[in-house]
Amino acid sequence: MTFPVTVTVENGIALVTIDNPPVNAISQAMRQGILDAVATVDADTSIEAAVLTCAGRTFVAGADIREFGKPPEPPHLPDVLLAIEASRVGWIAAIHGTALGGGLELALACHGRIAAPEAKLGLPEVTLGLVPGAGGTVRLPRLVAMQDAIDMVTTGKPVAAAKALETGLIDRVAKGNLVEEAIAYAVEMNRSGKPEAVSKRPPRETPDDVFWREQEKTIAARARGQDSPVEALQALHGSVTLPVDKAFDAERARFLRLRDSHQAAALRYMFFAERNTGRPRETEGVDPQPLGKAGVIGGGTMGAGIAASMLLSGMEVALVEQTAEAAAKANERVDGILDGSRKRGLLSDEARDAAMARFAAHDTYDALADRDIVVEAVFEDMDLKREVFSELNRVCRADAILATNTSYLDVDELASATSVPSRVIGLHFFSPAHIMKLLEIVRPHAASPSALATGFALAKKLKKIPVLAGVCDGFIGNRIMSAYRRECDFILEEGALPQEVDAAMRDYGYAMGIYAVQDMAGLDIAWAMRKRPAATRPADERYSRIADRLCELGRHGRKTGAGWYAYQDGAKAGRPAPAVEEIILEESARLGYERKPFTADEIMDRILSVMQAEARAVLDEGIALKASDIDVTMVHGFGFPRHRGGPMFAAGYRD
Ligand code: 3H9
Repeated sequence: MTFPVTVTVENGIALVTIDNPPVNAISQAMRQGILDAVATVDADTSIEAAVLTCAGRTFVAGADIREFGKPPEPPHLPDVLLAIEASRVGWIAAIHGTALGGGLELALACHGRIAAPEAKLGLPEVTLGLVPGAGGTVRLPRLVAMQDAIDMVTTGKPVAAAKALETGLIDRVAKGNLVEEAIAYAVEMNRSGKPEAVSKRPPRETPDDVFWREQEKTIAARARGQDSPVEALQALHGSVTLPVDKAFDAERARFLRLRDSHQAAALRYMFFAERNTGRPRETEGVDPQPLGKAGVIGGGTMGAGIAASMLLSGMEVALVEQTAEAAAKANERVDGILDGSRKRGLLSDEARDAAMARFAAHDTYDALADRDIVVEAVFEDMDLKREVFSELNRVCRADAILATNTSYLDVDELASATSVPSRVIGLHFFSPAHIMKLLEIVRPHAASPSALATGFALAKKLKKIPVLAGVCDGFIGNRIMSAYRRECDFILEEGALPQEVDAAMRDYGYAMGIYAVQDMAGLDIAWAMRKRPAATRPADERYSRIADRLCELGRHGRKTGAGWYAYQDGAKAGRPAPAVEEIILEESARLGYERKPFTADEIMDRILSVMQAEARAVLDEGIALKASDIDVTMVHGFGFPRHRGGPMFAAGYRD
C-alpha cells in the first residue's frame, strides 16, 4: 500500500486510514493511496464494506494548497472519487475534526457519512478564489436543499455536525466511539444493500431561472468584485441543469481556470501570510509568561471589547475604571457584548454566565496586584497614559506584563514611565476588539524577548492574527492609513467629492470608503492627533484644512448627525452634504486649484501609490518585518480587499 493510506481488514470490514499530518491535506501520494485502497478492497472478496477514517486531529482538510501553483498530477481527485462511488462495496466516511474542500468531496463520494459531534464540514474553496474541483457542487445538491448548498458553496462557511445532520449532508452523528459506530453502520449498510452513489441521485430541487438570477444578484453584491462566489453559484446551477458527467467536467474546467487566476494567487498568498506573520528572532525558544489573570484599564468601547475577547478565551479579567459608576457602566458594556455573542448563537447561556463569573469591574488599581498581564485602553493622551503606567508600576507584580493599546503614541516614552521598561509592550487592538482578528504587537526598544513572546501567546489565546510592529507614529496600519487619508483630502481639493472617493474604493472591493469609515469612527480623535504636530509642521508641507474645518463646525461624524456626510434622524447611511461640498470648493479656490473630474481608476491609482510608498518606507525602516505582514495588517485592520492580496502583493512585492 502506498504511504500515507493503509488498509486493515477485520470481520469483513476494511478500515482505510489516511495519515498525512498535520491536517491530512490531499497530496498526489494520498490520491494514489486511496485509489490503491479501492483496488485492494474490490479485489478481496472477503471484504463486505469499507470505513474511511483519518488519523490525527482531523479528517481531510482539503487539497494541499501548496500544490496549487504546480500542474495537477494524476491520479486526479475527481477520478479517485468516481472509483469510490463505483466500488464493489459500500464506503462509510467517519468524520472528525474538519472535513473541508476536497475532504468533504471525498466524504460525499462515500455511500454513507457519520461524524463526531464536534466535527465541522464545509467547502471553503471560494475563500481561496476557487470553486470545488472534485464534484462538490454536483453531489452536494443531491443531498441537501438548494439554499443550504448555495450557502455552503458561496460563503465557504463550514457547518457543525448537528446542522449537517439536519440538512441531510450526513446520515448520523456518533454518540460514542466514531470508528466503532462507523463500522456498525457499514455492517448495517451491507445487510440492507449499498445505497445508490450520490452522483446518480436526482437533485433535491431544480429551481427556476428567476431564482438563479436573484441569487446571482445578491451574491455578486456581497462578493464586492471577488469572482469565486458567483462562479460557485454558476457551478451549482450547472450541476442541476446539465447531465451529471457534463456537470462534473464543467465544474472541473471552472476550478482549473480559477486556480490560475490572479485572485486565487492573492487569496492563497493571504492564507499563508496570515499563518506566517513574523516574530522577532530572539523570541524563538523563549517561554511566554502565564496568561490566566488579566487586567484592563478603561471600560470604554475598546477596554470592554478587549475584556470580552479575553473572557471569551477563558481568561479571568479585572477591569479598572475611575469611579464606581464608571465601573458599573463597564460591567454593563461587557455583559452586553457577551450577550450579543449569546444571541448570535456563538455562546451558550452557561458559557456566558461562566465568562461573567470570571469578570469584575473595580474603581481601584489595587485590584490589579495579582495580574499576569494588564492592558491599558484609556483615552489617547500621553500625559494620561503616563499617569496610568506609573500607577501600574506601583501596584502590579514586578514580573507582570504591562501593555498599552495606543494607536499612535510613543510606546518607548510610556515604557520609560515604569521602573522595569523591559516588560512594557504595545498591544494595538482593532475595534470591535472581540471580533477583529488583527493585533499589532508593538515592540519598544527595551522590550524583553519574554514580554514579546507573551504578547504573541496572548494573540494565540485570543485567536487573533499577531503582527509585529516597531515604534513610530501610527505603527504599521495607522501610519499607512494616515498617508492615504491625507492623499484623499488632496484629491478633494483637486476636484473630487467624498462620495466619489468612497465609490471608487467600494468598486475596488472595500466594504466602505474612507470618508464613510471616518464618519463611523468619529472625526475628533484624528483631529486631536493633527493638532499635536501643528506647531512644528514645516510651512511648505502640503496640508489640507478640509477635515479641520468640518470638525470646527462640530461635524464629528455619525454620532453628531453630521461629518463628511449628513445623517438624518440617526440614519446609518449618510447622504452627500451640501455644506461639505461648499467647504471643499472654498478650499480649492483658496489654494488656486482649478477643479478637474477624477475617474474611479484615477482615484484608486492615487490612493494605491501613496499607500504603497508609505508601506515601502515602513518596510525599509524595519517597522514591519516583511511585506506580507503589511498586507495582513491592511486586509484585517483596514478593509483592503482580501482577494487583491494587500497593497504590497498588488505592487508585486513578495517576502
Ligand atoms: C480544495 O480542497 C479544492 C478541492 O475542491 C478540489 C481539489 C481537486 N494545504 O490553520 P492551521 C497547514 S481547496 C496545505 O495553523 P488550525 C497550515 O499552513 C482547500 N497546508 O491549523 C499550517 O502549516 P504550518 C480547501 C495546509 O488547527 C498547518 O497546516 N481547504 C492546508 O488552526 C496547520 O494549519 C481549506 O481551505 C491545506 N489545505 O486549522 C482548508 N490546511 O504548521 C484550509 C492547513 O506549517 N485549512 N495547512 O504553519 C484550514 O482552514 C485550517 O488549516 C484548518 C486547521 C481548519 C484545517
